[in-house]
Amino acid sequence: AHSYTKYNSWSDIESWMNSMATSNSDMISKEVIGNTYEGRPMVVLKIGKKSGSTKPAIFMDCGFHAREWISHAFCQWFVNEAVTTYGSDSQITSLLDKMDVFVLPVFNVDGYVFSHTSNRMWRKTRSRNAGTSCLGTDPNRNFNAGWCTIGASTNPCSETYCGTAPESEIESKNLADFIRKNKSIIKAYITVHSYSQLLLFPYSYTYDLAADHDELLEVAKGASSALRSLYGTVYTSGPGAPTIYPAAGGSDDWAYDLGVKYSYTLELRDEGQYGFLLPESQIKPTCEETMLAIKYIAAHVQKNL
Ligand code: 0X9
Ligand code: ZN
Ligand code: ZN
Repeated sequence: AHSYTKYNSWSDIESWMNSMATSNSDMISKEVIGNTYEGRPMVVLKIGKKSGSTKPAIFMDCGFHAREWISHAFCQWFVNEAVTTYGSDSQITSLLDKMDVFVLPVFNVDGYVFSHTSNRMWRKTRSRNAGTSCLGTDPNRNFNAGWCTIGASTNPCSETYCGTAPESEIESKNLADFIRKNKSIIKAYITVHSYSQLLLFPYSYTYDLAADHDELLEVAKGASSALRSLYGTVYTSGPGAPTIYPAAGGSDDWAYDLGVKYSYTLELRDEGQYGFLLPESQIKPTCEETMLAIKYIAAHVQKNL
């Protein structure tokens, strides 16, 4: 059964998405943006007060990397917080009145299933590669942003394999197609990973500063201090390349170069004590503090529409 304080299986998440959409039909609509390599649906939940006209939107995804289970948990938490605090929390109410939030709770569905059934530490997708028995591509090396020039591997057996071309993975292509199609309304792109407690923004494929560096840094620092205010969890903010490592082909850099100014990667708890195996007892505090960062970013985006 589904629980917000557990790491849910894909099948529990799938039923949960259906029931969230049907029981909150005034606030949530469900769209399948395509299927994964193994044929599972990539589901986006559009959350917002229904309006006659098209609203600007924020796009958030979780679960690029299979083993980063706190990420998947956060997207589920966010959807629930949004619908249950709409009308009582002034920030959420204003956000969902003026904007829609597209949430993709599980991007790499095949990898997530594999991390539950066979290998808890799986990272990549599960696609076949020519000439080897090694499976999968790193989806966060598979976007068209300095693709495979740095911090990525051309070896299919590597954990950071960039694939045969940008968007060679169907999952990357489905996401990129959706964002391109909704480019005129998407004002922010947030991709949730773990772990290391970082709030990153472009660029990661180069050490050059983004044109919007100063504003992106200010917003990241504000979001990090909002997050820290709850339990004292310390986050570091900065451009990806100098803050974590240079790595090309990420969805954050791709979205930014497409024109989505507020493009952020969150690396949630912890700093390595448990790493990807973050205990379920930390889901609630992690999600609660992360909500404050997301709400801070969303408020800034909303203010600058
Ligand atoms: O390496 C990654 O893809 C991310 N770290 S993780 O440990 N979750 O794998 C960081 C992504 C930062 N952004 C880009 N490299 N574009
Ligand atoms: Zn990751
Ligand atoms: Zn600003």
